[in-house]
Amino acid sequence: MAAVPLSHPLSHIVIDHGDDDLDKVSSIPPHPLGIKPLGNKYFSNSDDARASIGTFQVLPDEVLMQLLEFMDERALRLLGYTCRFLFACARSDDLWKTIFLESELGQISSFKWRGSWRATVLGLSPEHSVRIDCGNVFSDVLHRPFVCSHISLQAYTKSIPAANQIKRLQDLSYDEFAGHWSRKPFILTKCIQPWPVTSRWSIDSLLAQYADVVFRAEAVDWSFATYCQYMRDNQDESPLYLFDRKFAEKMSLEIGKGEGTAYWKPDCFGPDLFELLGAERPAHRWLIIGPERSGSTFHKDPNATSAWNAVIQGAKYWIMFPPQTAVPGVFVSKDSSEVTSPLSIAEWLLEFHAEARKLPECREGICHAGEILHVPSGWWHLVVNLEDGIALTQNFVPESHLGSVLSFLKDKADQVSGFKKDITDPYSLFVERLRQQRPELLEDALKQLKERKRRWDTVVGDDGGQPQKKSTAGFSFGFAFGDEDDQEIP
Ligand SMILES: O=C(O)CCC(=O)C(=O)O
Ligand SMILES: [Fe+2]
Repeated sequence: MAAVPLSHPLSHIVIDHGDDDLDKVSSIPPHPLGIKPLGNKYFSNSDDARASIGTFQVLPDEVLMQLLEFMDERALRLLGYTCRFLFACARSDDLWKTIFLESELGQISSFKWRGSWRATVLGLSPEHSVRIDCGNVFSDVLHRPFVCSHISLQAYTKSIPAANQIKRLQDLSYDEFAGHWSRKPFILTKCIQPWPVTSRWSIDSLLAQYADVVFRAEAVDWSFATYCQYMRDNQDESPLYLFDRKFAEKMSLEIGKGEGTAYWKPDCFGPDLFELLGAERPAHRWLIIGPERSGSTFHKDPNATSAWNAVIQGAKYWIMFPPQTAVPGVFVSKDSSEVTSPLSIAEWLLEFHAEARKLPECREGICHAGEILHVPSGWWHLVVNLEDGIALTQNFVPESHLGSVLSFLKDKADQVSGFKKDITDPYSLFVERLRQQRPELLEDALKQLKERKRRWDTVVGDDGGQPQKKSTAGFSFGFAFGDEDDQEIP
């Protein structure tokens, strides 16, 4: 492998791991203010800017940055003028994002986005932004967000090992899905082409038609025109992701087969048993729009539902693991109520991707525009957009996962989500509807649950322990992994 030049800001962390690792670091440009990772301090002849921060020197960078989170716009600006190191700290755009969200601007849906949270709060055009050379500021805390927002995604998403590749199929019938595929991820390449939206929607065409429509993007409600300005010009490590469940109403779309509709659910996934809940079903469909680097950190989908995710524009990289896997870098609380990873996508890729990819149960794939991916109930997944993109997703309950969903609603009632507040007992409501309309399915599912519980108690005793399937050598939990029916133990 070629050596990384010593002047490179990351040179201290590069060790010989092969070409992929070189790709991962050599794509990162120098920090615009010249801030360097801490390790570079030991190779530098210049004075350390941190020596000038006075009393603050007793605080490690992490704590100093937490302290700065309490400052308002004026305090942060003034502090930034005191010395080079604090100038660098006060430029952290995450601090300005918090200030933005807490200010009046944070409540407005249409405004001018100026390329950064700081510039937007202060109303600055880029040429009015002072740049002070921070070449003698050495800090991982300050440098790392920049690395994370500039990692080369391709370095992680190319060269997927053949054994990991999510199966790519043209299309499936419902019988094939129910008989063989409902517990496996797959990508269908010839399924959603007839949807009118696949040919009509692009970011530009949506902007032309829906510029003033206000969509939810995490903590904010922004007009699509504002979101597009942000999407096209931001440096955030985890860009705000447009994720809206009321899009159909907001855009006046008809969904379902028929004249003049936008799209419909693919036949292959079969009946969705949550449809029995009618208007009382939990939130189940979303329009998803985001720039390159946006995406979803590791999680399982709500209420043990399965999902499909159709890419209309762009391309998404998926990395997935079966329900019982201990995914590297994902820490699950004992009752598994914490099912999301605290790490950003970039942090996880940097720290854990290589290790995770080696697990035999790892599945990875790229879902391109015009393709649709299946997420089986209970599977862990992390998703990242490789380009600016649009997707439509829907969560559903196929017959083969009815047992898991019933078990989730009953045994993890505190983790059930997405139902309207006045639905206080989703489990009983669902059982009631099944009893009225699909009694044979209900009976089967309840029987299965009883049997699983009996086997579970035999294996773990009744201390309520939560064995996680260990994927590498050593302990392996006794139930079948992967494609067999036993993989989901409630
Ligand atoms: O497109 C994505 O970011 C994935 C979305 C997802 O996993 C979800 O909606 O649960
Ligand atoms: Fe998901």
